[in-house]
Amino acid sequence: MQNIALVTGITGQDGSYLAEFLLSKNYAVHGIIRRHSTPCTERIEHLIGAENFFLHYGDLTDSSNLANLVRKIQPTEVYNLAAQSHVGISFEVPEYTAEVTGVGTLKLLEAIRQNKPDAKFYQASTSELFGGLPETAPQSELTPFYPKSPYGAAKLYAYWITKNYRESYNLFAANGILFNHESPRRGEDFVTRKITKAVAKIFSGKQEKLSLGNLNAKRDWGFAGDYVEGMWKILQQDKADDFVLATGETHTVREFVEVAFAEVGIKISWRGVGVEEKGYNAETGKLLVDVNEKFFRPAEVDLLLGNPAKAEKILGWQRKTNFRDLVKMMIESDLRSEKNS
Ligand code: NAP
Ligand code: F7E
Repeated sequence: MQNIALVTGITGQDGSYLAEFLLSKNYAVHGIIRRHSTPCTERIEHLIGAENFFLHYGDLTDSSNLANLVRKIQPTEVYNLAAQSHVGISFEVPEYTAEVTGVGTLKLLEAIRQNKPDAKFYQASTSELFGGLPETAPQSELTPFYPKSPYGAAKLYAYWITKNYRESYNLFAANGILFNHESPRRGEDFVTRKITKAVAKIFSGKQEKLSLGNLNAKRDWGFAGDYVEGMWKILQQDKADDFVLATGETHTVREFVEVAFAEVGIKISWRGVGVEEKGYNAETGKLLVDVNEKFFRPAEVDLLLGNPAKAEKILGWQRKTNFRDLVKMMIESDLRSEKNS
């Protein structure tokens, strides 16, 4: 019998990689898309029209829509990747973030419980759950949670309601606690893509400088393509459980900037501290990076560093792409886009 996946957030970074991965495994893939006034399907354009690939209008805030889709599609696996996923923006739209990222998960679980209770459910949980306890790094499945944003708090609810539906109703409901994962398809308002896009534009003479917020934040950055395989492996277990997926390495935003500019042959030399810190082209002295307070957040997560030992042992999952190769891949892709634009 063919596996049938229902994927929310299919138009997002992870949704697009997961759809490709599942289609390669011969799944029928059903994705939920929202109606936009301009198309939002750029990341999945190449899949539209493919055999076994189906799109349905829907929204995580609409419980009757979710129930109808689950009833109609009868999925064997459901991947809940939809979210208002930007941490900084969650401070601007906290209620909306709670509705979609938090309560939306409950609506989907309830749709499954009532219409396809034997479907396996994957919840896109996040390292932002650990936010405020840097002293606990490296963070594992046993590390206490301390979210530091409306996004983190909404994801905390989603994490626990997933666990609660597993324990209360015996659903196969699992959390993947994923540390930051990036790619050439990363949204342009996340820091890695903002940097690689700016470096490509500066190198092509189309942008003067890059303005960032907190350069000291440390993140455990992996490649999204590696992580979607981990999501799938989490649902192939006999028993639902929660898993951290991470690289086990951490780097500052400043280091990401340095490695990204190094890819186009520019060495950055830093001067000043805090909001006065600036990055110059070490050879020419030209100002290339500055700090703008408008990118600071009301509360910050200083250090994320994951311990993926459980996933390595039980799932046999490991990241394949290292930090430098990830930055290189993103820079090469943005340089190609600049060349073709
Ligand atoms: P993303 O690129 O921001 O994609 C988010 C997806 O959610 C998009 O398809 C978006 O659709 C959809 N969406 C937003 N609001 C919705 C709503 N009300 N109803 C239905 N769909 C909605 O995020 P991502 O990086 O792929 O991340 C995937 C998931 O993993 C998210 O839940 C995120 O919070 C979580 N996560 C991500 C990371 C990471 O580092 N990437 C780490 C841990 C956890 P539109 O295209 O219509 O906006
Ligand atoms: O910020 C700092 C910022 O927005 C990373 C989401 O996928 O991963 C992501 O959340 C760091 C933060 O990602 C800028 O303050 C400095 O410390 O790229 P980001 P995030 O907040 O870590 C987690 C795991 C998720 O679950 C989320 O869905 O970089 N930073 N300057 C900046 N960040 C942004 N966006 N823009 C700046 O100019």
